[in-house]
Formats: sequence, C-alpha cells, structure tokens
Amino acid sequence: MAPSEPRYELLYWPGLQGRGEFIRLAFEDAGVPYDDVGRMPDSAGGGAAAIERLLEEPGPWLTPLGPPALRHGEVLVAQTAAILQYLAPRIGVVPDDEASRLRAHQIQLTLADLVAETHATHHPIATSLYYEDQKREAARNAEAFVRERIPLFLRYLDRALDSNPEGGGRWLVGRGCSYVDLSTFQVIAGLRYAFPNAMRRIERRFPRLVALHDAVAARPRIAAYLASERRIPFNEWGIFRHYPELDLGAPARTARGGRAAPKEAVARSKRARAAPAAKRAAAGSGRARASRKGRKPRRKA
Ligand SMILES: N[C@@H](CCC(=O)N[C@@H](CS)C(=O)NCC(=O)O)C(=O)O
Repeated sequence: MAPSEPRYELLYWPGLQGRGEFIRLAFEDAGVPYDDVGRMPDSAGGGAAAIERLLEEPGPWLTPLGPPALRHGEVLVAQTAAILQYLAPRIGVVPDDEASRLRAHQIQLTLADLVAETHATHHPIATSLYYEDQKREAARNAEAFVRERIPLFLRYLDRALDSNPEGGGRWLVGRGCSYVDLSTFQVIAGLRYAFPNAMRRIERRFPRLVALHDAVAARPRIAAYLASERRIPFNEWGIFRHYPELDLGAPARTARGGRAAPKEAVARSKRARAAPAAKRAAAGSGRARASRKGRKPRRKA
C-alpha cells in the first residue's frame, strides 16, 4: 500500500466470522493491513455500535442494508462480492485482465448463493427469529440442503476447475490462488464445521476441492492467520453453525437394509443427536425478538 493511500476499514459485526471472513481472508493472504472496525474498542470508534451507526447513516454513500462493508477513503462499498470485486485488484488477489475478474465475480456471487442457502438451513422461516423458533422447518430444509444442494454447489466448483486450464485443476481463476480460492476454502471449512458427517461423505467425490482447501490453508500468511487470535473460531452466531440435529450422516438404513425414507432419517437423526444444553444457552433463550422489525437479532459483543 502506498504511504499516501487511505487505510482499509472492514465494517462487520464483532464475535463471528460471518460474511466478513471472506474479506479478512483476502487481506490476510495479500498481507495488506486493515482495521477490523467492529472488533476495535468503542472508545476508538469501533464495536457493534460502529456497525449500527453505519446502517443508520444516510450517506453520502449508498447506505448498506447489512454488513460487511469496506471503507477506503471516500469509497464505501457493501455486499461481499462487490467488496471483493473492488478490493481484489487493488491488493493483488485476482489476475488483472477483465475476463478473469468477471469469472472471479461470477464464482463469488455463486458462493454468496451458497452462503445464503447455508444460512437458510438454520433460518428457513425468518431471519428475525431465533433458530429455536424454527427448528422443525430447519430440519426439513437442512436435509434437502445436505443431500442435494451441497453436492450441486461443489460440483459447480469442481467443474470450474476444468474450465480454467491455466490453473491446472488447482486454482479457480488464472494460474494462482485468487480471492475465490480463499472463499472456496472458507465455505469448505464452514460446511465441515456445520455438517461434519455429511461433508465427510460428500467431499470424497471432490478430491480436487479438498486439495484446494488444503493448499489455501497451507499458504504461509493464511496458516499464520488461522493460528492467530484474529481468526475467530466458528460459532453458532455465524453463517456456518453446528447444530448436530441438522447434520445428516450416512443415509439411515431400514431394518431390511434399504434406505430409510427422508422423514424417518430426520427423526432418527434428531433423536440420536440432541443439541447440547450449553450450545442452546449460547444461542440465546429463543424467545427474544429483534429490536427492529425484520432485522436480525444482534449479538451484543
Ligand atoms: N448479500 C449480502 C448479505 C449481507 C447480510 O445479510 N449481512 C448480515 C450479516 S452477515 C446482516 O447483518 N444483515 C442485516 C440484516 O439482514 O438485517 C452480502 O453478501 O454481503
């Protein structure tokens, strides 16, 4: 970063990886310094209050509907994929040519679809309600997500490796690691956290994506980041949440050895893996509602 260039400020909720993590990974891999404003003390203009202010301020920029947002001098940009589209060429985590950048943006938008669907596994009815208020529907949604949607998205990514001959089946855009590879690492890590049984089974079919995940994790700056306190552990406030009752393992077998009907499999899985009490407590009472209509319930960090 040139000395005269303004500092990058990431605006995202404290205490969770969430969508902010896709931006953090880009900065970390590039070795470019940034302020993680939500994690700074209130006294330094940070904390959740700074994010709340951002969502209420009238501009002059386009006021974001939700974080993450990136402030860079006079520029304020929101929407994860748009932030990365702005940021990546400036910090060198995407090739320079337009075709590569367009390809990267498409893949990132598809990952955003996957992220939204992942969120819907625990919030299928309303974002403003707690998981505990929509558990039945979540079980149905997660079952289809795990059986159909995770394989579909991973197959998309696997095929994307084929359409990038330069990447040698290792990278999604161009000949090296780009921000979409970092984001792909993050969704694989997140899906493994949320659905460990299902992912063990599904990812056997996608060895190149497993290799991509491992190659990203081994990049020196990423490895250092993952081992640092800057990497917030996955938890039940983020996108990727581990509710054991939503993680379907190997297809349940009937007494005759055939596949159990999906409903039966869900019931079986729910009985077998009741959520630990501590985790339920961490997720809140389940009765509280968002303070502002339609808004997500916010964690006060
Ligand atoms: N499509 C947006 C989604 C933004 C979003 O949903 N942000 C969440 C946090 S991860 C939020 O707090 N939104 C506020 C709200 O929905 O009320 C993106 O990819 O950045």
